[in-house]
Amino acid sequence: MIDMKKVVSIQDISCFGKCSLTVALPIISAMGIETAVIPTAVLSTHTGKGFENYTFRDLTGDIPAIADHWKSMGLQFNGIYTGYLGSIEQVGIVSDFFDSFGREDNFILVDPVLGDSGSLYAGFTNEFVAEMRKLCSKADYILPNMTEVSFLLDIPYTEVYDEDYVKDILKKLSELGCRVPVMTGVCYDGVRQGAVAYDSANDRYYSSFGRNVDRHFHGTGDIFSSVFTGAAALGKPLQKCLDIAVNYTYDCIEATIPHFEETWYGSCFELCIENLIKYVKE
Ligand code: PXL
Repeated sequence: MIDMKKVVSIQDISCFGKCSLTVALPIISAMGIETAVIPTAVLSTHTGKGFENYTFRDLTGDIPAIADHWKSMGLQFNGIYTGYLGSIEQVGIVSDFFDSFGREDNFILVDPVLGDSGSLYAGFTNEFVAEMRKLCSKADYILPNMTEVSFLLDIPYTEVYDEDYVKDILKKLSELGCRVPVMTGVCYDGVRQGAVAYDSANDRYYSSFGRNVDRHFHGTGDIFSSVFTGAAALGKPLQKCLDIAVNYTYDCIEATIPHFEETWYGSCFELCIENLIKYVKE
């Protein structure tokens, strides 16, 4: 019998919009992993393009009490996965959570959700970016897209780059303090899109690519991070984590295309979840 793996995901609930916890919980659970959650905020929708006047209830004050209760129970997790965080104070509290629940034999994965297409998401500032940079220094894995890379490293955003540029960026990201930076949404030629990782422990690069679909699909970053988290919790090697996450994210994009008019705000991960279950078993 293999031990049941347990992950905790710390991010918001966007009640409508298919991102953050409404993606992480079903996806990681489908991979056969127990998924605990700490909701950092409740929003009526996500804050991405197309939604306005959303509600935002901040739950920062609840996080220390949840952590204290869990500590008193001696709860432990194979992985700690953070996504969208809503305030500077919240990033600090999540950092304390890492100190309490991070261990030699588990991993911390930070998806530094900051923005997309060269811009920060609504409400984020340079001070917030600085806090997120500090949080990244405590992570085993960070999974930024090119926009997030540009803010984390304070370099210009570009959509035109080559393999050497990405390798150089990944090394610089590892110098922030995280062991394995993974850059998502990498596309050199307009034909293939994927992810490239650098394992600073063995000085090796890993990559995985699928077909590029030249259109923006909201929530695909959260799908990728959730699958990568699940695969890492199952103990899959880095190359396999990338392959599963790239393949399933691509499947979700394919599944979304016929429904894009109705679900412009999120991706139809539900329609191909059986593929994910298959990839995990392969
Ligand atoms: O998909 C990332 C994400 C998560 N949570 C909230 C967001 C976004 C991106 O827009 O607004 C609230």
